Amino acid sequence: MSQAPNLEELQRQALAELAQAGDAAALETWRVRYLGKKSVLIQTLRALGGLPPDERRAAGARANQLKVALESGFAERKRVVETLALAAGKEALDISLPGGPVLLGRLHPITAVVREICGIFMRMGFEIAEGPDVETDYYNFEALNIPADHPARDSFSTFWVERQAGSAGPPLLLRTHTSPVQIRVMEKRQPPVRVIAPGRVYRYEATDATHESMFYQIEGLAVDRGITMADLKGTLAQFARLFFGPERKTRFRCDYFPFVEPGMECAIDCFACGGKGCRMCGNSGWLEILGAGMVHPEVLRRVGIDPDVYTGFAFGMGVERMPILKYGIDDIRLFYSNDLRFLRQF
Ligand code: 2U9
Repeated sequence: MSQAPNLEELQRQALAELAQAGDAAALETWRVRYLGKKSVLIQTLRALGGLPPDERRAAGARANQLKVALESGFAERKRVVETLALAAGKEALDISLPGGPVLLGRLHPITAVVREICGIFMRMGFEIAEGPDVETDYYNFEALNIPADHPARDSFSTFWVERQAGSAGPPLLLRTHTSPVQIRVMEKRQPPVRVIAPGRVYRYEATDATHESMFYQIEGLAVDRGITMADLKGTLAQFARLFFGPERKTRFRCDYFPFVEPGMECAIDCFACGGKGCRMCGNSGWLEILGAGMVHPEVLRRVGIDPDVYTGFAFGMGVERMPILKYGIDDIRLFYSNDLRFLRQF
């Protein structure tokens, strides 16, 4: 059986030799001898597996100490040698070598899509408005024509926020849509109003391929004298063409949301099959992209806008759904699981 190497002696000898290494070539020779694959140190580390467990622990700790000492000694000596070479006018770096790849940061795909969509509406004359993620029951529900006993509350499964002990006030929640932002805007000003409200929203729901408990919404609101459904349809058709491609057709069908009357869903013709029907559109030829409608008179009244004088349209979309449809992504969770292989594709 071969004798265990004397690691103290090895360390002393290695560091003494390292102190003598005066140029890059000598450093490399030293590195191969003491840290290379065939070095005593690496062989010792490899042999640890064959030792009985109690011996292995102690021998492993010692070998690791040696490894750290040699590696840090080497890094320090390399720095000294390079500095001395530079000071002596010898080039330590070969500046003619091609550079390595530089990893650049990039926007998260959802940030990029939020910016793209907001850009489209800003060019149509909308301005951006933002508001708090933690809202009151009033702004999230009551002001939007959803009283406490309204059945629609079930479809907005809510994260309620506990108040700090001793703090009194109305019930708090994580907003389930960005609509409170538009309510706050209308409270402060009289029409004309044209705003886009992008931001995070929260739903107390199980996560699966099509649901996340936090996701992004972009909502829009336009209120003025004489606004009609034709304005809404024209605005959304233009959005569909600018985001999904100039050929896109739009289809509007009735839907129900408590804050709009009439309410509608907007779909585009399926660009995967050209409207013939395929797996992506569930054979219908259409892809639903958002919900919309004419602002409910009661919602206008509550913020002090006279519904006999003014009318408005509103719409709302789940942001993740837009790139999911555009790029054929099959799972919403990919956006929030920090897998760089996915995120780097955008
Ligand atoms: C005010 C008045 C009306 C916003 C609207 C929708 C229809 C809608 C959904 C799309 C997918 C939510 O993320 S989603 O689940 N939204 O269908 N949103 S109308 O209506 C408003 C907003 C603010 C003051």
